[in-house]
Amino acid sequence: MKVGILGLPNAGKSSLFNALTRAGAQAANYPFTTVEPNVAIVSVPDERLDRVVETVRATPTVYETMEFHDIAGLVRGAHKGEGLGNRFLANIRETDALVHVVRAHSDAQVVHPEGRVDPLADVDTVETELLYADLEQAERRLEKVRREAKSLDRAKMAEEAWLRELVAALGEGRPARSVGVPEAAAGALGNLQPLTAKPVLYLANVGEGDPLEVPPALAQHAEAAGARSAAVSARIEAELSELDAEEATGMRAELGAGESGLATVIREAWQLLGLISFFTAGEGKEGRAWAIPRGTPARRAAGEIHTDIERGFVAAEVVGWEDLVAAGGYTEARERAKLRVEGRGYEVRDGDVITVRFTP
Ligand SMILES: Nc1nc2c(ncn2[C@@H]2O[C@H](COP(=O)(O)OP(=O)(O)OP(=O)(O)O)[C@@H](O)[C@H]2O)c(=O)[nH]1
Ligand SMILES: [Mg+2]
Repeated sequence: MKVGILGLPNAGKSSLFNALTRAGAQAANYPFTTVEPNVAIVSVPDERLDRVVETVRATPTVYETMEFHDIAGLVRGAHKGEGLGNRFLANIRETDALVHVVRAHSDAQVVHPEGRVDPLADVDTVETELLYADLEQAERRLEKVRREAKSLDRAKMAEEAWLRELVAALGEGRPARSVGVPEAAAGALGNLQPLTAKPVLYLANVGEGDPLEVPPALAQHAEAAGARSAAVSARIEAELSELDAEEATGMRAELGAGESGLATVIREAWQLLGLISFFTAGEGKEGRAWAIPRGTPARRAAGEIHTDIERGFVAAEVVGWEDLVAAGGYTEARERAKLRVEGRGYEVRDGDVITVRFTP
């Protein structure tokens, strides 16, 4: 699962990325600090798994992970190749979701590419570029598919119709996510990977000492788009991430910085992906989270663990994480009739703890 961090130059993307990963990507006070895409793998904290691991005395704990991609800032005209536009856009086309960092602090020391601080106008600049980029891509694809559709291939014809609708929508400033993909052209979205179809988290980068709040105009914009929003101080998080855990907690309290802003960012970004998790854990064995799309049947979920386990699947012993924790262990959960045996077609639920029985 890949998440791209985007925004205007100097919005605070690399500061956030550094904090997320301590990967040491350069954060400097001039545009285009990040020239090569920086990629980092981040663990997704999950308190439910922590409780399960504690209950069954599993070790070690293995969280789900996701990739963050830090990319160069986008400027007006990026779709035409201004700045590092084209490369930037190619780098985020392959991501599953976007974290859009929006500058909300007014530190005069930090240069703003447009010379003023206005979160909503910044979002507009970036989103206009994304729309143009999608429009160009969709028009090019439409040209190609139009030629291919002459063969009267059903899927191609459906894709052509979808692309026409898409081009019209983008031309009117509506994002690709507003245009449904017909079943007959199911693969079309994957071919095009429109930027404006990806789920977005708007992340307001607020000043040190400012309340951790999303500016109202930005919050409204997010809500109207059906997107999530959150606030963080990228600089504080970047500085805190360099301290050890104890020092950081002390500093956080002193600064009134609240819970780890990074945990919020990771959790919110994870939400964008629309996945659920199930857990596996055994005494003295690893306790682990596995991400699957909602609606995945037990046998296919077992395939996440290992293809052999999917192939030899016999049954799944399932207990909800809360029931397991409340009971105090598998044996007790079984005694309380909270542990069920489910077949291959069982639809795995968020937070299920599963032991797969299989024939090797
Ligand atoms: N005062 C203040 N400065 C910040 C904050 N976040 C980032 N900065 C500063 O803004 C400058 C740019 O930050 P970066 O994180 O490098 O910005 P970027 O979005 O990665 O920029 P590009 O890679 O050039 O697109 C650095 O000097 C940061 O220290 C913040 O919350 N408050
Ligand atoms: Mg950067």
